[in-house]
Amino acid sequence: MDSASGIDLDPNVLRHLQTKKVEERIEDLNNQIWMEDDAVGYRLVTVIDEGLSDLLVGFRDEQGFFEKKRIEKAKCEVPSLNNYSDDLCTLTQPNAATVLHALNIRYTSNVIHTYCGLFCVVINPWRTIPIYSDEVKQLYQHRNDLPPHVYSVAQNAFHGILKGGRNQSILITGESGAGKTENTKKIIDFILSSSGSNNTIGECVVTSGVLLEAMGNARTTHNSNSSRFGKFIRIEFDENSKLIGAKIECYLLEKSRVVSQSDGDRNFHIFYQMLSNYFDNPHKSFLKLSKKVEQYKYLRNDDASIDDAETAKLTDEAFSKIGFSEEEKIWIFQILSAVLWIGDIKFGERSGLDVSFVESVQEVDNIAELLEMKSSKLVDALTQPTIKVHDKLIRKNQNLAKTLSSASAMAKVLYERLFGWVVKRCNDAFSVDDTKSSCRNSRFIAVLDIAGFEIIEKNSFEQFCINYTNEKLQQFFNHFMFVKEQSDYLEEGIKWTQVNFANHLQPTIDLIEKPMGVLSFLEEECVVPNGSEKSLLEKLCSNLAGDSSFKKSKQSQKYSTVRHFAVQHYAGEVHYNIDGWLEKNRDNVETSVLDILSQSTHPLLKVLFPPVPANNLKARRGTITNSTVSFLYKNQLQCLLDTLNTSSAHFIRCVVPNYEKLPGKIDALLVLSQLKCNGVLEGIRICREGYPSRLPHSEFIERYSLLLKNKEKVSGASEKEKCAHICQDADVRKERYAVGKTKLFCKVGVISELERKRNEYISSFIVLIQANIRYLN
Ligand code: AD9
Ligand code: MG
Repeated sequence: MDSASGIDLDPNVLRHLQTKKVEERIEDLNNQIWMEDDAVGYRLVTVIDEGLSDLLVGFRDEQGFFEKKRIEKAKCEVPSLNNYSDDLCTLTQPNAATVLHALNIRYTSNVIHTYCGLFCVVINPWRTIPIYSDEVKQLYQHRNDLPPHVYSVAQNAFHGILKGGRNQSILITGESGAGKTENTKKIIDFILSSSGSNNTIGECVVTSGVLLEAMGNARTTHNSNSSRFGKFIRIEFDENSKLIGAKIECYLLEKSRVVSQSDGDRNFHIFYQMLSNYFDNPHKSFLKLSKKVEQYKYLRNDDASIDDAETAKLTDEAFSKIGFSEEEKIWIFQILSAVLWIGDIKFGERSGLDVSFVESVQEVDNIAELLEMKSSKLVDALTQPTIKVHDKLIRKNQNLAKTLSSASAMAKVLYERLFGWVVKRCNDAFSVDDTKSSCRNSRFIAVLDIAGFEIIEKNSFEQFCINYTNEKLQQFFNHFMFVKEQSDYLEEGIKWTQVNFANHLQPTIDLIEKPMGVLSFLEEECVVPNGSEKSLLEKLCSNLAGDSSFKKSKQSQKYSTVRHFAVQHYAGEVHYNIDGWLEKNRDNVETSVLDILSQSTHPLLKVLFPPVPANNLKARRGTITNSTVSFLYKNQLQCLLDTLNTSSAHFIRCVVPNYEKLPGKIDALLVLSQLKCNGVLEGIRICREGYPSRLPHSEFIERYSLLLKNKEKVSGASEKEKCAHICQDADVRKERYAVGKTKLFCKVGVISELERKRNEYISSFIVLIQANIRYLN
């Protein structure tokens, strides 16, 4: 029974929160070292001999044979004396090897949460574990001394609101399948149930999640419910900390998925739900959904293991709960059905001529009927767009490739705007009401669920946007940590003259954002006549060659064709393939296509494509730099960071332990690469620049006072003075520790050193006692 909350926790729950209390044998690990290993990340080996820059080490291999090897010192890490800590920054030697080792121990004993300084690291359990029950929720709502949990992070944020503090934000990143969205849902649920009173808003937020997942999630090889957009959910409170509303902002929907998917991936869930058995045949025939899933070109890859009928029911109910009328639902499905038919239009090309045409009218007729437009106009818009020549509009023929791209663009823009409209309707359903929004003291807790840094085989424009985002978020983290450290030291009266580690990332951000940087060259190339990726690459290489964060790609075997450039990100060097960047960034939709969409009589299309005034033609053509994807995204990202900067931040790093979805198994190399990419190791690095080990004076004195050379000397001294005496007597150099008002601050390695000395002292003491006993006997 927990005395503070009166809650009884099942031992089965407890074992997922805490590793068994292990009395670690703190021993002298001086002759042991972690050696880098290609197969298992790091291997604990024994040092046999030490050279100037290398070591001779010995270890038993998998077959049990004793092996010896010479290794560079730079490829080794010092082991930690403690491994079962809830916070990895309190390891006596926090480094890549010890962090990996500690996470491994915890995960394989069922514990998925671990703190690492300001981060809460969560490893995907790949199974349901009983730590999200109402009892556990209540416990975390009442106590703040519990083992690591995302509930604890959420409770801290909520506490920040309750005590009238600043806005709070919780940033969740990690690679695909790591658990970002699952943790986001758990945190939102925790916050909503903590804030209790306004159930309607809470329900709407949860329900809107169902709609966003239906329209924005898809099955991928790594995750059968992968979010293909980023989101920032704000839960708003009034000055009395009462829930008053919510707001969802979405980023970079992967709309290319509407028209094509990689092998093993599916299109967005909503298409399959719409075609599932949940809807009856008359409904489907009214929507012209006459084909089976696998017969639609855009839906080639189905997955029988996903129960689309069940989720269709949830989506349908969610639409109603949010307030979509039956009529509006029909409009939505009409547009979705039309999108599928666009994929099935059969186009042909007159041989030898740049003239394309529609081969069969059935598909076009279906679209025209669904979208309330004329078939002939649709065909013309797709195959013979109008262009303006000397103020006159003329029709021009175009080749098959251009027509296909025009049709794809039409499908994508329809889906994108529909998604945006659904998000807007959700926002309307739980937006702060007018009387309360004027309340100046309203504050929010926001949760950011956004894709983490990624390096894949072929990194393109999408990876560039994601990695640029993560570079900015990492800088935000570094700055936040710097400010926090500074205030910790100030509070403890410690002198601190460290450079701001957020500046480490500035060169890369400058490379991307500066006036003659990657984004500005890209935007310019999108508008100059005859812009091409080849000339973009040439401009980047000739103008940015001197920049330390930029590299022309090597002419190595892997990158034999010069279609790449490389950027030095905080998480590593990434080679970007430039193919397709201009088209992706221009994101053009033919004016003639936009025209027919805005001329349609379909009630929803009228909302999605409002007519553009004739004198504003330039803006809708997408031919000016400020309508490129990168320009819009850069501004959206800056707004996000401005918002984050007004808040107290909390950081969650999700980690996928293995791709086979096996519970309890850690793929060490996979985890190590994520710790690098998600900034955990960067966090440790900057933490090591300061004083990562912090012990209250009394604790320090209790453990290490036996190292005092002259105990009488300190009798009557203050705790602060005693700490300083212990350090002096133990020969800790002055720059390696600082005595604060309430705590002793130590650099990495000091505690290991003190532990070694303490062990030596105890051993010699035991030897002395044994000798005395022998003498007495
Ligand atoms: V993606 O970038 O959107 O592709 P996420 O969001 O990081 O990805 P997601 O939250 O969707 O991953 O988690 C993937 C799957 O892991 C889920 O469908 C669950 O099956 C599983 N998972 C993740 N976290 C938990 C958890 N805390 N408990 C149980 C989990 N299962
Ligand atoms: Mg997700």
